[in-house]
Amino acid sequence: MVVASGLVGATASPAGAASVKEGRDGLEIQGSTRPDQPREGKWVTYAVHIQDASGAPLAGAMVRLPGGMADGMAARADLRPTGVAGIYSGRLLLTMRGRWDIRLTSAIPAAPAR
Ligand SMILES: [Cu+2]
Repeated sequence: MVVASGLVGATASPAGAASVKEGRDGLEIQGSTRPDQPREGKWVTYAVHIQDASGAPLAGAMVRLPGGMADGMAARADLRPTGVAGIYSGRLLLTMRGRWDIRLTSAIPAAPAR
């Protein structure tokens, strides 16, 4: 079940992304990158903080950052829990200078049937 999908970064050179966006279901997503000014051909670490509509950290989600360029190039990062509730982190390699649109998808695995 997808609970959130939002644009977390749109970058020019190629991938600075520190933005606040509201996803579906009232989720609030804050993203940051390290380094602040990513460069093509260098790994970029993305950290995102996800809160639900009540302001509680979203735990137990599967979080991905698919990115793409207008020319069809694509990259994807699978983010992992960091040990801090609601914060997920992962690395992304953007191989070309230019505008990348980085989106975030998060899903909560369905609870097992009882
Ligand atoms: Cu490209």
